[in-house]
Amino acid sequence: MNKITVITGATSGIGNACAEIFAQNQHDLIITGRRADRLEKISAELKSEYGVQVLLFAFDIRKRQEVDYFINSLPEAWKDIKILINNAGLAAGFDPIQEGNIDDWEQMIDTNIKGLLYMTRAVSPLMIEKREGHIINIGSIAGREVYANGNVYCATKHAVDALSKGMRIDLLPYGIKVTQIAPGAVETGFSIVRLKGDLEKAAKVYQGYKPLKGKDIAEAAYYVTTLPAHVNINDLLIVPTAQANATTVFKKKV
Ligand code: NDP
Ligand code: 8X3
Repeated sequence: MNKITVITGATSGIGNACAEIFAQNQHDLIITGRRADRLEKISAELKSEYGVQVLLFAFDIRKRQEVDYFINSLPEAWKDIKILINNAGLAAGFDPIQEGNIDDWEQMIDTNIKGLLYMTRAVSPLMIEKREGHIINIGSIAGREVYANGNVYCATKHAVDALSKGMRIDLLPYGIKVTQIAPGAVETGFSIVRLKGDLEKAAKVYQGYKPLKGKDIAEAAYYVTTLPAHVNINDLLIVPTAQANATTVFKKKV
């Protein structure tokens, strides 16, 4: 088999773009997300376009038993996972803390922190056995800064930052690389999800400047995996040229 790469949240945005680029570069893929129909379509396209093997698992990363089922049902030949891209995640809602929807908080904490932890706990022992592997965590500029109404989402991405540092220390003796990629504004399904399906409001987030595309982040994710065994990139903060920090974006009037 080719190098095996696991991508969570491959049904959309950054994860989908990662699937495309890693397949283009002849990685066999394990792609995950909740939407089975999308996974099936993406899998068929990647197999036919790039001739790689693709396994798909539709599950909710928040559910520990579903993550356990995923790892326990991996065929033997697919256990030699070289790269794990912990990408699945979301922001839900954009409210001040005193008006926040507690279900939204639970969803963000369960997905962005606990889901990432469940996947890492499941996959890292397989990497340890081989003394080789690379975990890429998709953090955010929201893990470096906090902005109005970002409260819980920012907290989950600060947690991804802390966990990336912690994983790097714990996995060091086994030669496993850990890279955090922290994007600024990327035009994906992200704002549509955050704003609960309000397409007009979501489109406005990306108006008046050129945001990143999922592909821009995917190319960086692929790049960090191509470096020699003795070189690791710990951290990348990647923003559109029009974005100086989490709250300062130079927008032209449209
Ligand atoms: P999208 O909404 O386009 O993609 C999110 C992906 O996460 C989907 O594939 C979705 O799959 C998956 N996902 C969400 N919840 C779950 C769940 N409970 N179980 C399994 N999969 C889940 O957004 P992005 O591509 O932008 O987001 C990817 C990552 O990038 C996220 O971690 C986000 O926080 C981060 N990020 C995004 C930025 C942006 O501006 N877009 C900037 C910085 C970071 P499905 O719905 O099929 O389950
Ligand atoms: C997504 C980018 O700036 O909305 O993580 O937090 S931002």
